[in-house]
Amino acid sequence: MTQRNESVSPAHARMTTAEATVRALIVHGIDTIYALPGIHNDPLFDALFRASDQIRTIHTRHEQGAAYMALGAALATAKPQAYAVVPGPGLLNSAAALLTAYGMNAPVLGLIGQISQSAIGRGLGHLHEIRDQRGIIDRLVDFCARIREPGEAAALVAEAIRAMRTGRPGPAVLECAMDVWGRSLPMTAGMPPLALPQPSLDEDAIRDASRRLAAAKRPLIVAGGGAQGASPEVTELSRLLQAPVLAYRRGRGVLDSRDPLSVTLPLGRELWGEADVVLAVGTRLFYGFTQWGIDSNLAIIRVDADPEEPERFAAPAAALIGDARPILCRLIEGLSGHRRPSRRAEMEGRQADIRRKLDKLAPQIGFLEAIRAELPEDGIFVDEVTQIGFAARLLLPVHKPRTFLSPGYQDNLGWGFATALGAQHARGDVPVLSISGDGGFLFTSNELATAVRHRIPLTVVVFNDGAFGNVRRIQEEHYGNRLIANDLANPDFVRYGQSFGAEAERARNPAELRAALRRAFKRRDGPTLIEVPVGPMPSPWEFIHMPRVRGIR
Ligand SMILES: Cc1ncc(C[n+]2csc(CCOP(=O)(O)OP(=O)(O)O)c2C)c(N)n1
Ligand SMILES: [Mg+2]
Repeated sequence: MTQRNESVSPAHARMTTAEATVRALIVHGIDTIYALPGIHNDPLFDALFRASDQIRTIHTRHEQGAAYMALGAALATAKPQAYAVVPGPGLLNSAAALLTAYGMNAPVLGLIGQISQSAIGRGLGHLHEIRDQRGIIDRLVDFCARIREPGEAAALVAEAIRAMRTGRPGPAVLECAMDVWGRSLPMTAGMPPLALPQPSLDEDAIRDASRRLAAAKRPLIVAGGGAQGASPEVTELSRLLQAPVLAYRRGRGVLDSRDPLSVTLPLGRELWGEADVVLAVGTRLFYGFTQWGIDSNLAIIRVDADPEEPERFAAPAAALIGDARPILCRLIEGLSGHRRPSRRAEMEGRQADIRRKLDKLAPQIGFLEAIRAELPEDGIFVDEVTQIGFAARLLLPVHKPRTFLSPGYQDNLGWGFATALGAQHARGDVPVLSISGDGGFLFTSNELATAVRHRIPLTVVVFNDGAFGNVRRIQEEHYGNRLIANDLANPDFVRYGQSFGAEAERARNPAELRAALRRAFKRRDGPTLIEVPVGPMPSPWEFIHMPRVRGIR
């Protein structure tokens, strides 16, 4: 790196790569970095120290905690969020969160250290060296670049953030070698955020889609994670068309569950079987395509930010590419004056029928009712891969977008607690509730220390059945009760929580849980752990993996 010695005006003050990177993050509205330090990134942390009036550094106890916190903050705010970790083991420790962010299209920026620039790729055995770090990262994210000198930092941050927000959103990574972070150059004022390219709307496709929807006899809307920013529009389309809105994991809350047109999987599958037109908004349609089936009597209209998505499984009748909101506004315009008879009575009856079947999940329902009674409408529920979570996806009423965070197709056990911590940190104005099984909780429960250290008022409920209960039930029911690798030796969760300095108590039934939640949501200065001892619970799987309803020969 050349050292330039020209005299500089304040507008061209020397800046290190780390300082330029931090300044660029601030320019892009990033006000927090979730992080775990180490020698590769020391100049970055020094720059963060000096900018601490504009950007907070929240340090965690494991790199997975930092990355999950950034993910939770991104999901709760819909804004880009950042984390920083050392290379090699630090990167790999954060990788499951990065994978989940990719699957959830969440704008998470990883700042990952590197060994000295001149040593990269030589296999000399430097601290935290990993073979082809860039190649590993490239498999995990759509945008990855290395900052090679101070002058590149601002532009690469801007590019990374644009990539995270363009088309199908998602994570990005910037690497920087340990000897590059501290190098300085005279620098001009930073770079403003780059404009986001807006795909032009395909007018023919819009007209075609509007015509098909207007003529549809049994329309169904399917809302995925990509519909979370278009709740008013989905709601209006549903009203105009009297179309039920099916949401399972990522689309819950787009249409308020109190609307009788709001459905989850079991009723959604029935409606899929009857539909002549499906309007799929920001969803892969995974269940419809892979489980329920399609046939020539079903026309599918795809609304998706990713131009490659609509053709992936089967060519749609119409593909509308771009942000859901403006596209749905055009569809609403195309349906102006449209009137249909109300389906309220029919849908209320069908909801009641399905609910009678779902009552088989009574133990889970009791706890979900306690949760819903105490969690305010705008409070955020963070799901886990556990019995109460599986039931919540089907049965927890959700009233607002971005208040039900579920890990999507990764169904990544142990994601929940640290993700919820990030959501609660970013949304201090609402209570956030994390639920976990005893299995999943211990994946990141060390981050209770982070919650206490940074006074994050998250509430976590741990449903303790002493087992990887889901695995156990499958072994009982499908493998002749040959039980292996599912029984868990647990800490005393109340004493465990207290030993970190968290509030902690035990609730033995839904009524006690409700009272404990009421106390927990009043606390705003630190975390609360509630342990709920439970027994085996009825299987939810017959309501999730259901047989085909179309295309049956
Ligand atoms: C990262 C990851 N590892 C393993 C699994 C497989 N898995 C799914 S559910 C489960 C058990 C969960 O146990 P617990 O958190 O106690 O919830 P419970 O089923 O007992 O309610 C396991 C191991 C997974 N989904 N994700
Ligand atoms: Mg368990």
